[in-house]
Amino acid sequence: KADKIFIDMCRDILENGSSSEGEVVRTKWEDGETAHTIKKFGVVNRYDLSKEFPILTLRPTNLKAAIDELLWIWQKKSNNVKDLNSKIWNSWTDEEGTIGTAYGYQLGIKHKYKEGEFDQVDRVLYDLKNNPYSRRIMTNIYNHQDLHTMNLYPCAYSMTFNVTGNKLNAILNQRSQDILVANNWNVAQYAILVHMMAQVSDLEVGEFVHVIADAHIYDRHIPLVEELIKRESYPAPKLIINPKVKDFYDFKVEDFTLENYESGEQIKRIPVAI
Ligand code: UFP
Repeated sequence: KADKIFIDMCRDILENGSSSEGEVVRTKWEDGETAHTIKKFGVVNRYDLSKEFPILTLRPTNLKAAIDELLWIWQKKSNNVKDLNSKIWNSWTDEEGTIGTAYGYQLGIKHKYKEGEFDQVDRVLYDLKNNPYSRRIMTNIYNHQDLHTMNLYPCAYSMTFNVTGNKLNAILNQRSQDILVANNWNVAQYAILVHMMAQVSDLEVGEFVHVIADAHIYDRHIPLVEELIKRESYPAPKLIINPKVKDFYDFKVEDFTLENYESGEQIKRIPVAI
C-alpha cells in the first residue's frame, strides 16, 4: 500500500540515512540558509497498479495539478509556464517564461529512427502498438548537450516501459527526490502516465517501479515528516479514467477522477528548498 511504502521509506531515511552536514549543498531556503538533507541512496519502491492507485492518504496529493504538469510535459511537450495552470515552476522560469530546454522541450524533439522520425513520446506509443514486447521502449530527457540551457536539471528523467502478457509495467528513474514535497506527487503523476499509455495501447496496467538515486528529507522537513508518518491512513481511493479516450493526445485533466479519496489534513506552509 502506498502509505506503507511511504512510511517505511521515511523511517529508513530518518533512521539509517546519511546527513549532508558539512558538504557543499546548492539548495537554499528562502532566507538564504543552506538546505541540508538526510538521505538514502538507491531507494526502489514497487507499486502494483492493477491492485491500487498509489496516492497517499496520510495527507492529500493534488492529483489534478500533478496531472496538469504531466500533460504539460508529456502531451503538450511545452517548456512555457503559460501552458501550465499552477505556479510550481515559477522559481525556475526565465524572462521568456520558459524553463529552458528541460522536460517537455526534450520530449518534443524529433529523432531519426529506422521507422521514421518520432519524438520520444510518439516512439513509445509506436512501439507499444507495433512491438510491445520490445526491451527498448524508453525515454530519457537527461540530455547532456542541453543541460547548460536548463534552469533545473531534470529530476525524474527516464521512463522504461515493458510489457508482460497484456500488462504494461514501467520504471521511473529519478536522480533526486525531495521526499516530503514531491515523492507522492511524482509517484501519482507517473502512475497516471502508465494508465494513459496502457489505455491507448489496449493493455492493462501492471507494476510501476520507482527508482530514486538520492532520496532526501530536508532538515526543516524532519519534524513535519515525523508527524506525518504517525498518522492513520485511509483505504485507497479508486481511479476512474474516461474509457472513451483512445488517443494519448485527447486526455484532459477532467478525464481522471478519484472515487472516495479520503485523507488526513494537508500540512500547511511546507518550506521548499530551491
Ligand atoms: N525535485 C523533486 N521532484 C521533481 C523536481 C524536483 O523531488 O520532480 F522537479 C526536488 C529534488 C531536489 C530538488 O530536492 O528538487 C532539485 O535539486 P537538485 O537539482 O540539486 O537535485
